[in-house]
Amino acid sequence: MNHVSARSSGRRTTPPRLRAALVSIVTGVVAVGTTVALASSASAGTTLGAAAAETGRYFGAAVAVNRLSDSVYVGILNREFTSVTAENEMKWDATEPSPNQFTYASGDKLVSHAEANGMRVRGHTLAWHQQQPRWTAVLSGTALRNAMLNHVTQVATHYRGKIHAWNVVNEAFADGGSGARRDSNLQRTGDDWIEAAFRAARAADPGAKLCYNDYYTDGQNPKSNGVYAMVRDFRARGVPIDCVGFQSHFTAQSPVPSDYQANLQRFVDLGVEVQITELDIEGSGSSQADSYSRVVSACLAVSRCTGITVSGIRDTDSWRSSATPLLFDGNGAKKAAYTSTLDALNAGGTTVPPTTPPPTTPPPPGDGACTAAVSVNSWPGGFVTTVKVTAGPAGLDGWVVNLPLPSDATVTNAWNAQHTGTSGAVSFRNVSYNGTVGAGAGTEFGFQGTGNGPTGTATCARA
Ligand code: 9MR
Repeated sequence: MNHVSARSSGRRTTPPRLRAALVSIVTGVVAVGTTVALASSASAGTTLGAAAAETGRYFGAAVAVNRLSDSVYVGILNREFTSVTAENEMKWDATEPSPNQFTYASGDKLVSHAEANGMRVRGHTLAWHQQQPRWTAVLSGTALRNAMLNHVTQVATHYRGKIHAWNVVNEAFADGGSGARRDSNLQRTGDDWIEAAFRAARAADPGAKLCYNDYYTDGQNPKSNGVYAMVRDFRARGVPIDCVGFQSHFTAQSPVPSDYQANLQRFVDLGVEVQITELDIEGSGSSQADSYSRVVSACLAVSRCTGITVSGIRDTDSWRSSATPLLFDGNGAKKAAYTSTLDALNAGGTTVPPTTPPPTTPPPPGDGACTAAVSVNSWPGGFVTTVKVTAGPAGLDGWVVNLPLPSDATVTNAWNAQHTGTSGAVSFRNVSYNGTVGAGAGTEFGFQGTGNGPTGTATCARA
């Protein structure tokens, strides 16, 4: 159905295959020195990003921020790619090295680079059993659940408005034939940890697409069936999931599966978008080039396969460099796989249909000085609340938000606000650095607690 609306959207007038053919004909003509005018009217992309954009898709790379000082690396990145993913810099160990102490410098560098160069940013990753900071090792149960939710809330809030899609949860399913969840410290906090993470991410950044991301899920198999069942269940119950990422790490032993496209399509049929998120293919020469071409063509055949990210730029940048799995060699030269990828993008396919942004909750009416919009993420026994304070036309030099809590609720921790009381009618006041809010501007605070989360309306007043 999206396919039909995409075609009728009239984004372009020349069918891509025909246009690609035209380009090669025209190129031949130019070579013998005749018609030049036609050459400029044909517009097959000459870079990966431009070619992908012809069908409304992005073409991204995982970026190691410390390589942004390498001019060859940055030259290729800026020329070819329209999206970046932080290879390691937005993971839990990198962003919260001590409890509730956040370090965003490296991730921010990547976001600035992306903003300066018109690239999108894919966030990776908010909750994962690997690359956790050491301090989580001693946590379990509610303490670990709260720490994870606070992490999701804080990081997604920090990057709010800057992330196109978040890998909210990474690699939560077991390898092998069970189709079950992977055992991990997060899984042991209760089966609902994944949906709790998605709800917290939505509350913190309502504009980001929220994705589940995994590997060995690229064809239909017990593991991808497990993910499929989870996504179907989440969609049925209104858990906020928008997309599924397929890492697509291929080797000789684990090649591109024959049902790759069909597998992407069955997820799209559940109502989510799909993206290829960490593509790399072991090998060289034409067999590697053919595999890249197959992956790209499969994505382009699925209208809501909205983008492709490769897992690095040059082979030498790869996390498994001996497999030479990427599109550029160690010198930054284009490989056969680059050409086949570009050709597959230029061969065209379905056009990505426009999407409607996820719904946002309008703030409740205030007293004129300010309003307070409350987002709650709760689970049996606890909750995390984020409150956005927005100043009225006169601005603020101090604010107080009053919020009634259910009788069994107790506030255990707050950030960016001081609270009076821990239960019943709790008041939250600005701290030293966020009392001054310009007219129409906003600031956020949050708190977590045990029991049931607030359901009532918050009032906001000048303090
Ligand atoms: O590319 C990442 C590499 O630099 C890290 O050392 C490694 C540590 O786990 O993580 C790599 O990226 C992983 C990605 O975040 C998730 N999918 C698997 C990737 C390879 O482990």
